[in-house]
Amino acid sequence: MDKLHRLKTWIDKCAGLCQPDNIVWVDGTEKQKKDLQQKACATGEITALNKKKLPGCFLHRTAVNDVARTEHLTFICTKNKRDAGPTNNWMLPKDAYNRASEIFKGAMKGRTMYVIPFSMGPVGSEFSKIGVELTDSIYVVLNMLIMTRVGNDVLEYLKKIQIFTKCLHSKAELDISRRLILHFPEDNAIWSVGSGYGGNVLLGKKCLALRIASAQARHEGWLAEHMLIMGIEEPNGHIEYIAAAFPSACGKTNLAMLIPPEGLKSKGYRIWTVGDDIAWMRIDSDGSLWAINPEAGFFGVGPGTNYKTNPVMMETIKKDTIFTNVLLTPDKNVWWEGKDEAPPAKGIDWQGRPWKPGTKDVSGKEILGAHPNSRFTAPIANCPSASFRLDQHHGVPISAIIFGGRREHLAPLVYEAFNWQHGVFIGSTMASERTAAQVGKVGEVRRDPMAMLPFCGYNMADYFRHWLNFGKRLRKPPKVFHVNWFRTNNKGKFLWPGFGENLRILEWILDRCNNKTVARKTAIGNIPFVKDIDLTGLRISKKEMEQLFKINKKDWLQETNDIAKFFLKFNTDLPQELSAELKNLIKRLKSK
Ligand code: OXD
Ligand code: MN
Repeated sequence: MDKLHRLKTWIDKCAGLCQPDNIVWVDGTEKQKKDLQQKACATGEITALNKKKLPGCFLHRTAVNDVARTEHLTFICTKNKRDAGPTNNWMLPKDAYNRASEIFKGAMKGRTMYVIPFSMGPVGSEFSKIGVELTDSIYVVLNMLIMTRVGNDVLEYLKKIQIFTKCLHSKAELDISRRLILHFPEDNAIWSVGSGYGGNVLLGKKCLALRIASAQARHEGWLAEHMLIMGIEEPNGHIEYIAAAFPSACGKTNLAMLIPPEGLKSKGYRIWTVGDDIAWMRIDSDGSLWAINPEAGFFGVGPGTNYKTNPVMMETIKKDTIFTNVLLTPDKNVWWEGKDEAPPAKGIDWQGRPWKPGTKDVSGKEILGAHPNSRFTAPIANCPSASFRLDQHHGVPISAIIFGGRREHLAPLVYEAFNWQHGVFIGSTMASERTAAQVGKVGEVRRDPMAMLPFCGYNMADYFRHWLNFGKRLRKPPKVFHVNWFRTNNKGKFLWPGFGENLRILEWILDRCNNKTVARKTAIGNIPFVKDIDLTGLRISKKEMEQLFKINKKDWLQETNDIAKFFLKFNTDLPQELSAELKNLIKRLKSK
């Protein structure tokens, strides 16, 4: 029997629905990639950039109303509503398939359907999962070739294991009123229609590697997390790895490839980037935690990325990169707000219109050259700090888990959980304050447990329970920490310089993991003695350091009220360990 029979039957069924003119299998070869690039250039789907300055790079523009993930059109489709939980949009699978079928019907007429077999993680690793995406977008194919491992070796492996996530995508009419991003964890399937934006259509990323994988991980006893993974190498060659979760736009990518600050240069640290967005973590036979990055590329945000904030990324995106919704300069280079060089005298903006610095719209508002969520897709292999262990089937051992948020006044620069359960509580109550860059009231607190609020593919109360149970199986649980790089003084100025200087805090975290330093117990967790943080070469006053670690009990008690309100969402499903942690925190805050 044909060992790809199941796959081919499914493709036939999808082709019957979408009615493409023809079907092309993507084999991962350079030749096919080049042919597809040419074809997409010919239709205007992508534009080739300056071959000298940006070899192998292209520009793509999405539809104007299709520039970010559309959380309100994203659904978890399970037989029981309870299984999607109170933080997800839910639809009955039958209804979801019916509604989407109406849009998929005939959507690929006159188009080609591409079949992309891909592996999240090294092909054949214990950690990895296979998916097959069907799409009518060459842009999606070219991005998937960067973000995942694609090719015939995946098909060979699939013949052996027979299990894959069925990912169906069509741009259809790119009509927001006919857009749906549907996840069927019970069927191991994803249907995405009506969008061409990366987070909605590169189905290996948020859809498979987080939403579907988190549900699988629960049943199979592992963790699929919205975390960066980085290695910190000491001069003696010893490398320790950490995994860290921050809500979107809190600097995960920058941290994953930081450059050690001048003052710590003499210590000879070297940073290894394993991943900037997603971590799959398992318990090894020795009871410790190991992780892989299931992706093979970065899908990063342009604006704000420059040689000061992230020089390593600037080097990474010099070749083989797809830019989306950035400004095109007359010499076919790219530019975005916050890039190093001054804006070009003229260019074509992200919407394809002629642009000059200072151009204003009818209401007098400045028109941006690049969309604030404009992106680059680049292979991790081009990253100067890429870890040499990226393709190792075993992944890397994790010494510490770090949660973080953006809090102006509340959270200290760093604190350590008392134990795993307390760490889960800290992760489950993670929050960020809205900045002017986001829609909504500035300063408003948005709870984003483990940075997974938009990405958890099942009931978040069960997710918390899974984390708690997972910890019980770890014989050597990593220590859990919380960081806040964003505390400000009473003039609203950041107290901590951030970026490469964050290594000073990671150094303390690793010292704690290796029992090399003691900490001070407080009501919220263990915090450093300031003398234990190496501040060599950093101009920061004693007073500022004290402010960074100040714990205002009144504010924290207010925070506990907010946490209690948030926990109410989960009703009686909330693990009682978390309510107990909240009670204990209140008790500690109230005691002198
Ligand atoms: C991302 C996100 O694009 O988290 O990685 O929004
Ligand atoms: Mn992300």
